Amino acid sequence: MSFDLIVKGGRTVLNKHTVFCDIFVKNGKIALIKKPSKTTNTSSRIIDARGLLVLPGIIDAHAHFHLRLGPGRYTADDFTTGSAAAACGGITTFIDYTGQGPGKSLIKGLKDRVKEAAGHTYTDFSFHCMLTGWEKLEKPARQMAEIIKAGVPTFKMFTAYGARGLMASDAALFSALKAAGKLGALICVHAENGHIIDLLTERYAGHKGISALPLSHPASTETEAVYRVSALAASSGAPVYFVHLSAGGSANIVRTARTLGFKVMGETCPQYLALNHLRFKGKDGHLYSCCPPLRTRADNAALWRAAAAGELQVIATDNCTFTRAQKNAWGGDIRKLPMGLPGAQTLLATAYTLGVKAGHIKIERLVEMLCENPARIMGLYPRKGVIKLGADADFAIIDPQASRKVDWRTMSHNTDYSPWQGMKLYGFPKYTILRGEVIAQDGKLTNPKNPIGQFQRRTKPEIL
Ligand code: DUC
Ligand code: ZN
Ligand code: ZN
Repeated sequence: MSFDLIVKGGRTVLNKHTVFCDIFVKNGKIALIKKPSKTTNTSSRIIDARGLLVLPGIIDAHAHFHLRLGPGRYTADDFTTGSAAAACGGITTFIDYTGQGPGKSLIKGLKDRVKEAAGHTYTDFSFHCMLTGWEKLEKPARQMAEIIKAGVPTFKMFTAYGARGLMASDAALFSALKAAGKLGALICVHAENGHIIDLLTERYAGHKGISALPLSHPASTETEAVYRVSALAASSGAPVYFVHLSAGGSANIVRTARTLGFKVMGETCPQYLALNHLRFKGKDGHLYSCCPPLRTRADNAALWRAAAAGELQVIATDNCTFTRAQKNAWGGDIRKLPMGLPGAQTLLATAYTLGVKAGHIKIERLVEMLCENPARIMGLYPRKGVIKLGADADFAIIDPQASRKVDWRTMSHNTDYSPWQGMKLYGFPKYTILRGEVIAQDGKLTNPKNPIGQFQRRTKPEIL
């Protein structure tokens, strides 16, 4: 049998273990995995992976590209630059969010977003369906069923940001969880107590500069919402997935809920694992603004512990890129400050360096959190997230000895800073491979004129 690609002799994270093997690819799929041998097949492209670490392609379960902020205003990374950054960072699939406006059906929101992305991405992609304004949605359960049939079994709700029309009441959350439970879907929740945040924002915004951000979004606002929504999920019988957990106390609630048998899962992000509120000091402090905000070193440590122990399931980016000019327009008032950080290109490198190299987490566990778990939870498994026969030939191949200093000037994000600027990181991929095609090599796209990413239909989420 002839193959299109052979990845030879790499140390490979396979079946939760690290082994040396040759991987044979045919028609974009993994066709054969065997012990390394000397035999070569000259008709195939061969990647010599000796000395390299072969991982499944990374799945970013939480990304925002080309996010509409208002009429004609968008985040800085569109699908082209965002997915280029993702590909150069080892991501082979990202999951973004649909748009939803008053009077727009859920399915129209999904179709519009797929149309915006299709033909413009270097990686595969999907969307979570935004589920806002539950009370005003016409036949919401029927609309959810339609979305699931279109290959999107995950929905996003918020417990905050009412002024932007995002906040759901407890009743709406409970009803949506009930509907999702019946349909085998998963509700993903941005959990922060919106009422308290609104109150504290009015108290501190306008005169406290960037320090108003942590003051108005204390860790307790997240932890309370995680507790409350876990209880709502438990009483509805449905699973829930918390996005971007930032506080050690929230991870403790997730652990307790899971110990009680509740179907609760949690995601965190490199910025919450490895950056802290001291970044807010200095004239560029506002460039680090995101919601929830950066917390303390104790929170970093607690999140790493929970990640390593399997109490949190996923590490994702919450990539939401702004330029300095966009951030600088805030005028010292956090109410006008765009929230979010670029992170797609640095996801693997930050998690590998600050997690594995720093001794917080084993590589096999990190691969679960970046690949297998998001694939299982988001309904992409076993096509994605794993190196096994019949899976898509998606790989992130790194040289564990090679480091690079982060410099936004050399990255594909459409912005002019990086929260990780100047940091020496290991784990930037030497090769990123999507369905058997090398899409990026040594930090550059291999074929910038050919964005081969495809929309991925997803199936029933697994509860981990
Ligand atoms: N927080 C979010 O919830 N979404 C995008 C960016 C951010 O900081
Ligand atoms: Zn969020
Ligand atoms: Zn987000």
